[in-house]
Formats: sequence, structure tokens, C-alpha cells
Amino acid sequence: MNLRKANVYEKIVNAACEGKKKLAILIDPDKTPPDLASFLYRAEQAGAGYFFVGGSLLTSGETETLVRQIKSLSSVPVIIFPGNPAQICKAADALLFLSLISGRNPDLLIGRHVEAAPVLKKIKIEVIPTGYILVDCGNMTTASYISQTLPLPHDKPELAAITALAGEMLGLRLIYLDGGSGARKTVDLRMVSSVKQAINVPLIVGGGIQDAQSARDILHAGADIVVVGTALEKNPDFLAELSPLFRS
Ligand code: 1GP
Repeated sequence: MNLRKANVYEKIVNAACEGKKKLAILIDPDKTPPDLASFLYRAEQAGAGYFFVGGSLLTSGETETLVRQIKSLSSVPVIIFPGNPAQICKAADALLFLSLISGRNPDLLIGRHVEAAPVLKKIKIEVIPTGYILVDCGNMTTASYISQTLPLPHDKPELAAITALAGEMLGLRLIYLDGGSGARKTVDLRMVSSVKQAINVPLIVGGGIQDAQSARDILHAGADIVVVGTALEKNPDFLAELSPLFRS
């Protein structure tokens, strides 16, 4: 047997068990902050626990280049949040191996995984099987459009809960509830708490978080990790507002 180390996953589980809430900052390789070094420094000071790198659709950005830059400037773990197998790169600490369980697109439930598996084995990256649930948060996001799937209705917490439960029963080790990047509103708090009550694996929630109160509410509702992308692309000073929630 040749078991791979699960350092990042272990960190996520330990933090969740200890009730330590974490901030993941999503950096889209197409929209890298102009002064990356200073952004990463400020993010680290604000208590960022992880950098997620990826996007549903990349047009000009280069995942590998960005991951290498982040790794040379910061010690915060970098996790690939891939929109497609082309975003796999070995410089990252781990990769979310996403199954889009809110949708019924077989390619995003098993097809891409088959293509990616031999590459992932070869580069020996830590792979974290993740149940990815897209939720309708008021607008059609790139994630929804590109995946050609229907997001889960915003007001159906029980549907999200049983979807997440099925994902956990299938062996997925994280659940990620996402309104999609640039969502108009966040995932409903009742949905966050229903999903949290249904599962035992850590819960990630993202999409449309634009103020510290929303992040706080989502964490209180049961998220172990909140993901913020767009709001920080628009205004890096938002880090100062988020910081009190995450600095120990
Ligand atoms: C998207 O959850 C992430 O997958 C982040 O969303 O860009 O809206 O913060 P935002």
C-alpha cells in the first residue's frame, strides 16, 4: 500500500474539530492582484488560512505561474480549486477534487476525474475529494453556465442537506456550498445550518460574501471555512474588516 500524506486535509479537520474558523481567499489567475506580494502579506496578517487558486474559466491567467509566485511569497497553504483539469499543477499543496453533486452532468461527476486521475497520481499532489454544491444566489454565475448544470434552489435547505449527506456517504471528505464567484447574494443561512447538521465532514461556504457581517453569520450558521474572492479583488482593504474574525 502506498498511502499519500493528507497534511492539508488533516489541518482542515483539526481546525474544524477545534472550532477554529478559517478564511480561504480565492485568487483567480485571470485577476491576480496588481501588487501580489503586498496582498499576500496583508492576507496573512489578516489571518488567511488558505489560498484557493482557480476559476471556472481562465482566459489569460496561468495557474502554475501564480501558484509558484504565491509559494515563493507566503507560507499559507495553496489549494487548487480547479475549473477544469488544465488547472492542475504540482506546485500547490493540495487540490480540491470536485464532484459537482448539485448537478447531473456526468462529466463533472466522474468524466473529468478519470482524465485527471493519472496526472494527479504522477505529480503526487494531495487530493481532497470534495462535494461541490452550486446554489442559486440570484444571478447566473460563470460556474453555473460553464458547468451546464442547474444550481440548487436558494430556498431549499433540506435539498442541500440530503445532497451533502449523499456526498458524504459516497466518501467525499469536504462539502463546498457555493453561490459561485460574483454571486449577488450569499447562500442562505438556513441552508448552511441544515447542511452542517446533516454531515460530519468540514463545510466550506463561499460566493457573494461582501461584508464582514455576512462572513460572521455564515460561520455562526456552521461553516468551517468561508471563501472570499470578488470582494477582495475589488477592495483589498476589506481584509482589515475580515481580520477580527480570524486572527487568533
Ligand atoms: C467562488 O466561493 C468562491 O467559487 C468565492 O466567491 O468571488 O463571490 O467571493 P466570490
